[in-house]
Formats: sequence, C-alpha cells, structure tokens
Amino acid sequence: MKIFTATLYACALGFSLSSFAQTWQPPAPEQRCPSKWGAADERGAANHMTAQNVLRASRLIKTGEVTELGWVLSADMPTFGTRRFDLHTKRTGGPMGTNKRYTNEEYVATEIGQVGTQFDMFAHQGLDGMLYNCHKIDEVATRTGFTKLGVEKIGMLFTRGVLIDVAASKGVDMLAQNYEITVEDLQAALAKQNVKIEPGDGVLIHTGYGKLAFKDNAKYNAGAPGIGVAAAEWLVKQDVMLMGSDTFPVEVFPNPDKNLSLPVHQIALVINGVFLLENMKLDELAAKKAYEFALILQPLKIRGGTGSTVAPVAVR
Ligand code: UVW
Repeated sequence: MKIFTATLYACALGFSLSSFAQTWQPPAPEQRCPSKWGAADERGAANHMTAQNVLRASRLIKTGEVTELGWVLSADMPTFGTRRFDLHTKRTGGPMGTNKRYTNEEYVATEIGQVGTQFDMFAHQGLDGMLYNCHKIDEVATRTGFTKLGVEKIGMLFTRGVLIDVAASKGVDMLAQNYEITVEDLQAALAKQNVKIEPGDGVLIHTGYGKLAFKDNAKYNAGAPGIGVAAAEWLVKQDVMLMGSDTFPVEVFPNPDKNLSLPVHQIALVINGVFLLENMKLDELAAKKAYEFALILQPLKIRGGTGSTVAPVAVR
C-alpha cells in the first residue's frame, strides 16, 4: 500500500520511480566471486608485484630524490571516529653500569592498522556480510584477527606511482569539501600531465584537502573531496594496484547519494581487490610536479590485521 501511495505521489509530481533508484548497486556474489585472481586468492592487486613490475618502477629512478608521502604519527593528527593515537614515554632505566647507560621506550595505545597514513587491507570492509572473494565475515573473524585476508599477506609493494593532480588541473589549491572527482577530471589532469596509467600502478590523487590535516582536524574529518563510483570503477578498469589520496577516505565523503555508505571502499577492497591508501602527504610531490615515480611501501605484517599504518615514499 505504501509503495502504491509513493508511486501515486511520484507520478503526481512528474517523477518516474527510477528517480528514486539507487545510483549504484553492488554486484551480486556470483558476479564478483571468484575474483579475477582466483577463488583462493588473498592478495588481489598485490599480484601485480612481479620482478618485471619492480624493474618497470625502478627505471623511473633517475636522481635518487626521495619524497616522503606519510604523516608523522602523533596525538595531534586527525583520526576518524573513536580512533586515537597516544604515546606514553617510558624512561626505562639508567644510569646503568660504569658507562652510565640510559634506555627509553614508549607505550603506544592506538589502532595501528587504521591511523595516520594507512593502507587498507581486504579484511577492513565487507558487503552484505562478506569480504573479498566472498569470504563470510563471521567465518573468518576471530578475537585475535582474521584467518583470511589479513594484511600480513601483502609485504613489500614497489611499483610505478602516478600522481594525478586534480586540484592543479582545476586551477585550485584545494578542491571543495564533498567535491566528487569524475572520470573526466582524472582524464583531463592526466592529459595535462602527459601521463598514462598502466596496469599495476599506484595511483595517487592530489586534492589539496590534506593541507587541513594537523591544522583544522575538525574540517578535515567533516567531509572530503574524492573519487566517486564512476571514477573508482574507471581506475579499477585500468587495472591499478592501489588508489591513494590526501584525504581520510580517498572517495568523496559523504557520497552524493545519501543512501550509499562509502561505496568506493567496497568497489576497491571487496569487489576488485584493489587497495586504498588514505591520509597521504601529497603537497610536496604536487609542488615538484612529480607525476611518475617509483612508489615504495611495506604494510606492517600484522597477522589478521585490517590494515597498516605506513610511511610510503616516492623515489625518482
Ligand atoms: C573511512 O573513510 C572511515 O575510511 P577508513 O575506515 O578506511 O579509514
């Protein structure tokens, strides 16, 4: 009866029912599983990590210039939701011996997998109770980590990195909060930079929004410009290894379709086995107009972990 009434209202107002349709429907399990890397696969796009891929990236190293792309981990960085990072210094000893040795440590209370510049692993996101390759979350989640799809499966990533400077391409320092980056935006920026995406690349998207981190954390966390569903699907079609950005979700947040919750997280991590790299420091790379480089990072080997804080570098 309610549906009938809604239909009458819609018709009276001149809408078709399709106006209310979701803008994106996740593919059904039989459409997304097994993944293109096989039913037993737990590494997704990390399968691009071949010796040839490392050599392809290493050929981009010409001067040895290193640019750091990771945040300094500290209590004043923006953290999402109830995540936190607290470091307590432990003055553990000294002076000891005739040589008066001192020793210091720290106790860090944090979500080590999901703070700072972070690499999202497949155990991090699900779709209707399932993870990548249709593993049921209830079957692989334990009190001590995930038995499948943990971040320890990934190891060293050394690949060609491509910076897409969408902010520069659009002539702004910073894209507006909640701006959805389109396929056309990515293609226009790539054309201006004269760079093409290749299979296995790590694609980093500069929005300029990262300038707010550590300065106005409330605004940084309140929303984010980023890729929408169409741009994410286009990047996935280019067969990239990972998608990163200088924002907390990589994707536009909140999604323009208020009925959707972080769909790009599902498109990347659950449906296609492509990684996300969040909260990146990209301003220096953008200022150098460094659009192609060797991108190097190694997620911590946290057994059964959903991700890892990382300190990626670009080497040219
Ligand atoms: C968010 O946007 C909340 O992203 P993540 O959970 O991957 O940090």
